[in-house]
Amino acid sequence: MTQAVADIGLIGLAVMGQNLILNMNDNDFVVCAYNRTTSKVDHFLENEAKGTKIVGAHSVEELCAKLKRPRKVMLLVKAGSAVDNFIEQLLPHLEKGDIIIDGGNSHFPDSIRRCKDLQEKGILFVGSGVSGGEEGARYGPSLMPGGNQEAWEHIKPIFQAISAKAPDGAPCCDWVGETGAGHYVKMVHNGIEYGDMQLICEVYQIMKEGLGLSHDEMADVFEEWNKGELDSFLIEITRDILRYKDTDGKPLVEKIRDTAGQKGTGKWTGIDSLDRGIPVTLIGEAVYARCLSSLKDERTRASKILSGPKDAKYNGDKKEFLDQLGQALYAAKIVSYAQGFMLMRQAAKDYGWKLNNAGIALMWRGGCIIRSAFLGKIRDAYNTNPELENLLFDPFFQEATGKAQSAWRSVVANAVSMGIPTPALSTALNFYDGLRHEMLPANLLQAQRDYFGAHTYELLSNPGHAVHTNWTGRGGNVSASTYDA
Ligand code: 2AM
Repeated sequence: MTQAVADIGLIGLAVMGQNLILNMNDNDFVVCAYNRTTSKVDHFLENEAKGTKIVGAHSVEELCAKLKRPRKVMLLVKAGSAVDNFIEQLLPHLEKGDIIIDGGNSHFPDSIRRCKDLQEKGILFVGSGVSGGEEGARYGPSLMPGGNQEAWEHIKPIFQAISAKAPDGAPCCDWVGETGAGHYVKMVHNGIEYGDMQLICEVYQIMKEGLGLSHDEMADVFEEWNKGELDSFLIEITRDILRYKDTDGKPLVEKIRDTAGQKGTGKWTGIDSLDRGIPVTLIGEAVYARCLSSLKDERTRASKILSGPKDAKYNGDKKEFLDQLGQALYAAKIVSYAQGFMLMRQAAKDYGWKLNNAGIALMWRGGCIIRSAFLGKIRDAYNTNPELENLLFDPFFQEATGKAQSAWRSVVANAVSMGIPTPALSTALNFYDGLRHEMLPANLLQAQRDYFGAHTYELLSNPGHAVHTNWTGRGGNVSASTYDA
């Protein structure tokens, strides 16, 4: 009889899977590896895993037989039907209380469905976001597990051991919430990553075009910023990229074709925000900015015929403007995270999840692409008030945006005058100004809707009651209360 020797089984020996196994092995867990193409199991055991405690299996049955109870099987396979296929294959060999973890890039509705289906069968499902790429997987990823909470106590020792650690030593892995919450939070993480990257790119374009800085000068600014409140992985790598010279001594970055690729998770976040009616405008703009960038040929034609301002250079004090730029970047980033947390809050309401907001900030604190010192402040905000309605209401962030707002306005206004696009920096400011207006012009909008479509409106003095006005004196008093455009 096969002995149950392994603490966890892992299916899927692509780079992420292999690196996670090696990471688990480093942390003294015995892992059993399996892959659809079983020759990869042998190759892995003879090469990367040689001399380790890692064992292999050549069938799903053998894999399950080698696992200690409750069995824990982690899938790192292509998102979609491959996950469902493996779940089907695993089921005959599992018992009640066993755990299936999907660590792939699954879309959260699939995780919600899988969690519910498996719960009916007595199997505990966990959908976990895994972030940090190959390097993260090998030496410490950010892990965002959600699903059936009964599984947590069993996988916690493994997950928290292999995860990244924040500078204070706290593991960047905690329980996120129910059903699809892990993959949902991972999706929002990716959207925020789009936003952070776009903000940095806008700042770079302003420095380059508006201020005429050299690449080394720009790198120096990012280096400086990385010592303060903007301290983050993306600022750090931007500094290094800007300093990087090609073999001819010129900055490599300028030779790279300016068309952005995308795998779709930013788009998912944008679509989801529209579905939920939450204004996650910065991520939306970041996705659209990538779309616009990819229309290179059309932009090339437009660049020759569409005119812009005559003076596209900043004529004031550069040092002062750079300081304002840093403040604008920081404030816009705060808005982006506030929007991301607004979205997660709404999703939690929609699905009945109890989201661990402070934990989410901590999980992103290390290991992943958006890791930054700033996330420590978000964790503090949610630790102080787990029911915080909006991140911008936290005293720290309220003060931070308040302090930065005039610099932020100056940057956006100057960029507009110079004709330099700042979709993310300016949408963040527009959102900020929209949010802080008790009165928006939607009163007029409601009047228009009632005028042309008899959609009715409510009075400020009597909310909840539909009113219709016969604006023209023609067409009678029939309202279209059932029609909601
Ligand atoms: P493979 O090595 O047999 O192709 C990343 O592609 C990982 O997902 C690989 O381990 C790959 O297995 C696995 N994978 C991709 N599509 C799959 C499918 N339809 N069924 C099972 N495994 C799949």
